Amino acid sequence: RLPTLAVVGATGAVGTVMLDILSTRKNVWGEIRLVASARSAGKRLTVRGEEVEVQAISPEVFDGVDVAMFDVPDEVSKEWAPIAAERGAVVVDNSGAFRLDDDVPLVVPEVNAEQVRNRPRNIISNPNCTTLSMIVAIGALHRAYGLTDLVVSSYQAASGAGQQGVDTLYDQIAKVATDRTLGTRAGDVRAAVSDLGPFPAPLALNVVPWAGSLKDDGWSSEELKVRNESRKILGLPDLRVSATCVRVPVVTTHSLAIHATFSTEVDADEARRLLASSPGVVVQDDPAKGEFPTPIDVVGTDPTWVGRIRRSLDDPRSLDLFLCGDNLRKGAALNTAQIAELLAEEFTS
Ligand code: 11C
Repeated sequence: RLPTLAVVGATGAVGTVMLDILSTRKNVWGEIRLVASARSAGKRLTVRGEEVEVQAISPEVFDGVDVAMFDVPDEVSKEWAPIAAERGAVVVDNSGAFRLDDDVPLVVPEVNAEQVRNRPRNIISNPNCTTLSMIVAIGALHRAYGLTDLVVSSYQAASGAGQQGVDTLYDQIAKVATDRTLGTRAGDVRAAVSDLGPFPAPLALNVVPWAGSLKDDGWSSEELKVRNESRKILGLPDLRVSATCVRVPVVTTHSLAIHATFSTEVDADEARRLLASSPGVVVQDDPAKGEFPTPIDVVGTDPTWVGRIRRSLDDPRSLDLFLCGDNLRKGAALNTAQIAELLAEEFTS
C-alpha cells in the first residue's frame, strides 16, 4: 500500500512550491490530500497532473493520513500538529513551533537522516530556511574537519517573508524604477515607497539588517534560529555561532557569507573537492572567469551552491566561503519532501 499524504498549508508560498516538487519527484504517495484554512477550502489545485480540491482543516481530515506536512504559521502548527499526530499521522512541520523541543528531531537528510526514527511525539521538524540554505555544505565540512566556530552573514530574499514579502518588493521596485534621482538623498526612497509590507525599512534599492522579531540583547529571532538550529542538527551543543541576518532585494534564494573555523588545518582545494563530491552540494568557484553562485542563477534549483572558497589568511584552520540556496525549495519544501520520503519508505518496506 502506498502511504497517504496530507499537505497542510497547500495554498501558501511554500505550499505552492511543494505541489510542484510532489509533481516532479519520484511518486511514492497513494492519495495526496490538500488542506488549508476554511478561507481556501474548495479551491482546486493541480498536483501530479491532477486537480485536487482543497479541504478545510479539521481533526477528521487527518483520518487515514500516514504523513502530514505542515507549511503554516507557528501558532497553527502548535494547535494542529498534535491533533494530526493523535489521529495517526507522522507530522513533518516546517514552522518554528517544535524545532528546539528535545523530543522532536530537527532533520536534514544529508546530515542527520537517522534522526527521523527518534520521534516519540510523531512530530519531526524542518529547519528554518536560512539554516537550511547552508547546513548541507557546512555539515560536509564538519565531518571532514570538525567545526568549532561559525560566523555567518545572510543576504535573505523577500520570499522568506512569504508572498506578502514578494508582492511588497515588486510594488516598491515599480515605484522607484523610473526616477533616477532616487537613492541619492537620505529619505528619498522612504518617501517614494509608501508601503513597507512585512519589512521594517524599504527593500527596493536598499539592504535591511533585520529578519524576524527582537529577542534579548539585540539579537533577532532569525539570528538565534541559525545558532540554535545549527547546533542541534550538527549535534554540537557548544558550537560558537554569530549570525547577522540581512534582507536584500532578491525575490527568492538566500545567500550567506560564512567564516568557519575547524579543529584541524584546512586546505581550500581539498575543501572544494570534498564539497563537490557531497550529495546536495554544487561547487561553482572560478572567480577568474567570473564564476560564483548568485541568487538569480540558483533560484529554482535544488542543491546548495558554494563558491569563493578561500583559506583564511590569518588562521589555517578557517575557511571563508559564499553560498546560495533556494529558500523555498531546499530551504523549505524540498527538505520537508525529503523527510517525508524517508517516512514513506517505512510504510512501503
Ligand atoms: C525569513 N527564514 O527569511 C525566514 C522565514 O522560522 O521558518 C522562515 C521563518 C522560519 O524571513
